[in-house]
Amino acid sequence: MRLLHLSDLHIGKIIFEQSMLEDQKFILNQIIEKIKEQEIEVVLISGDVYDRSVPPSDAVTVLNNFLKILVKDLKLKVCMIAGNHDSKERLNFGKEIFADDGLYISSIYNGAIDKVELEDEYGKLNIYMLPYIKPIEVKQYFDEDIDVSSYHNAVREVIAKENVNEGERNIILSHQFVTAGGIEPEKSESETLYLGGTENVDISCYDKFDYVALGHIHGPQKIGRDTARYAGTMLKYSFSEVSQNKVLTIIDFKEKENLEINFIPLEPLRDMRVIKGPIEELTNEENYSLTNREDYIRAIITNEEQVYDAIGQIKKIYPNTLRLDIENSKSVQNTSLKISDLDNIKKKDEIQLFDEFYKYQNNENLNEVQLEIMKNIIKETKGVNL
Ligand SMILES: [Mn+2]
Repeated sequence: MRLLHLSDLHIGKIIFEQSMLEDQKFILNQIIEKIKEQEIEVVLISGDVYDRSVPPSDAVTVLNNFLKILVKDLKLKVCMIAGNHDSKERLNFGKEIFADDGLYISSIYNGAIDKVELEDEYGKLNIYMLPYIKPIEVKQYFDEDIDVSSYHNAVREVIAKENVNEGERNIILSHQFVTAGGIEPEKSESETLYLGGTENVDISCYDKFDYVALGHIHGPQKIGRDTARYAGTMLKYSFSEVSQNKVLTIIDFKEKENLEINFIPLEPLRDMRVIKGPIEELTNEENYSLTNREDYIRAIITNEEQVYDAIGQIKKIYPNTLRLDIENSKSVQNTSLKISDLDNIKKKDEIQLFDEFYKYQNNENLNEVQLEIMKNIIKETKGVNL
């Protein structure tokens, strides 16, 4: 059986006020083409289907069209679980209705893990679908003497409850923060916001499964063993992911012990990258003419002096600049400067406060000319003599 492992689609994601929907539609179409080329039979989607619990209506349309092509046009089986970003109840919509067509959804744990039983020339292949769970949610399904107080214990007990036939081939979908003997996967900004130290689940919980199709971490990678993998996202979703290569994870599962994993690179409509240097360099045609100017850009400007309308200058070349930062000797130092506390602020006049603000931003005091200009501005706006 040939399976495609996807996760963390985050459909409807917005990055710095920029909707990713056009990029998502583009990459989903590319995924559909690869699915046809590679003759994929089953698609696994390991959670965070949407980016938010209440996805915008156009995101719902995008997912609907993607699933419709997979299930109706290509006649594939699709197994999809909820991640921590998804609303369990909303993703659960139509579950029993769609299953007849080969779209299997599991978003709510109700005391047993949903299982899809498939068959090919090598025998049975069981696909267990464990949606994202929190210890508090599974407690009601266990006697009081069973400890499900941690994420690790909750997942371990939930799996232990199942009668996994290890003579058959078994795959599990899961969307937890899975670590291996205390070793954490390589994270990006997108996950560190949600991941604390207490949520980890050790990979040993999943020992009964021949392949562990994980979601949650945005960089594609294995965890603990070659056959336990985070699929990663289909697009870069934060500037901390710029060096990651997004891929499709394809699993060829023949006999029980015969499982092969291959990767196919994905080519986004727009890349996400960081450019850094003095503004003159960044806006020099020689440096950008061979690059895709439509890419999503974080520009780091290193000029020591103030740059007039830096964002305007950068956006003229890179219209999809999402973030601009200044990094020079002043900005490096200014974190050590302390801003006045509230009591002190009340005692200061406007010109003193502006002087402090200027120093905080630039690590130097206003010079006499600047001071004179500021005094005049404040005088004009307030109509008083300073
Ligand atoms: Mn997640």
